[in-house]
Amino acid sequence: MTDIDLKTQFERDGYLILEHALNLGEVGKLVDEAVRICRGELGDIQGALPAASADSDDDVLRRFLCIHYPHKLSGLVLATMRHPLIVSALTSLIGPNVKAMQSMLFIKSEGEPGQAWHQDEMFIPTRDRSLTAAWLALDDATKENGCLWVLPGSHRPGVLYPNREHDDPRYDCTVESYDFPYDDCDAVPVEIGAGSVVVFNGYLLHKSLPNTSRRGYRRALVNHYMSAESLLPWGVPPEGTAMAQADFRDIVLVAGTDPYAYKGLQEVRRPRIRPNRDGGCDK
Ligand SMILES: O=C(O)CCC(=O)C(=O)O
Repeated sequence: MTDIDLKTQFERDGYLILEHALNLGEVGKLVDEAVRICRGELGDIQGALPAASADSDDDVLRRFLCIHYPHKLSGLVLATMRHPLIVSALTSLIGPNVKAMQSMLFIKSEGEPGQAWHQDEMFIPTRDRSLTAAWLALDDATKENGCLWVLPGSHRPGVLYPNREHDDPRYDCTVESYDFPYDDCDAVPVEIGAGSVVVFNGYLLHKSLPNTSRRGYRRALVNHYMSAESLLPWGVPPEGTAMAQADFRDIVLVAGTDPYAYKGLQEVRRPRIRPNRDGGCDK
């Protein structure tokens, strides 16, 4: 697909798929790294119970639904954030200067919940609507094991729909979007093979369902990116900083130059778990 086709499809649907962006060797290394991360071998994860050396890899992995900010623990995950094929797609879609601010490693073994309808910009508010996710499958992602579902074109109005708490046991504790002019029957499952990447717009309504397979994981590494030209007022601004000037500087530049490099970088977030149902989720 040419850059123009890629962009046209992304603008129309709000998402596109990079088939086999990573080969199975690269995926295998990330799967092994996920075990080291979950064992706590690469550093502490807030909210995680320590693993005993007698615990099998499966015992350890199954304790996690999702780990936030794994790129702060693993050089391999950080390198994947900068993967040339992913970055090349991002520069075509966003522009020459691109920064990343977040990563999430989903393990999601059988029985673990999905995440209700939402728009990522609701959680990570760029000022220029450039938020873009790269969702990398580490297992074949299927309807059975809880692949992503999207509402194609739902990013186009550029509207953030309201959010509320929910008690739907199919989904984790993250709030859900509601009151949007689309129906579940408009939803499309995005089934992709391990190593393929779904790139999607931060206004696209998307969700995932539980892993209903008998046994197995639906692992995925999800990174979020945006234009380096935009400030990012994410989280509580430091005392004395007006919201209009707030700028999350816990970022990784993945392409081009950072016009705000003079501000330096700041460690704001530490790796932590996402609870699977009982409150306290903020993406
Ligand atoms: O992978 C999932 O189950 C949900 C991921 C998601 O919704 C996101 O990355 O925004």
